Amino acid sequence: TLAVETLRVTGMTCASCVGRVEKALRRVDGVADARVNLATGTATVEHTAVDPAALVASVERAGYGVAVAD
Ligand code: 9UX
Repeated sequence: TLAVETLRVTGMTCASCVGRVEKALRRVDGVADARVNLATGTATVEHTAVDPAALVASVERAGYGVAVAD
């Protein structure tokens, strides 16, 4: 069973931002899938065992602001 982590992402202004953030999150060990909603600034990450700090670091490296939402 996959767990879900929700992140708040700031600094996204176009559809390509969404793709960049999803790609960054999907590269993190343990992540099965990641979906980003531009309108709400929310990233939903399906994962097995994952380090939340690694999710945050990956999005920051991609150039966006991010915080764990739940
Ligand atoms: Mo769109 Mo986002 O031109 O960093 S990719 S603003």
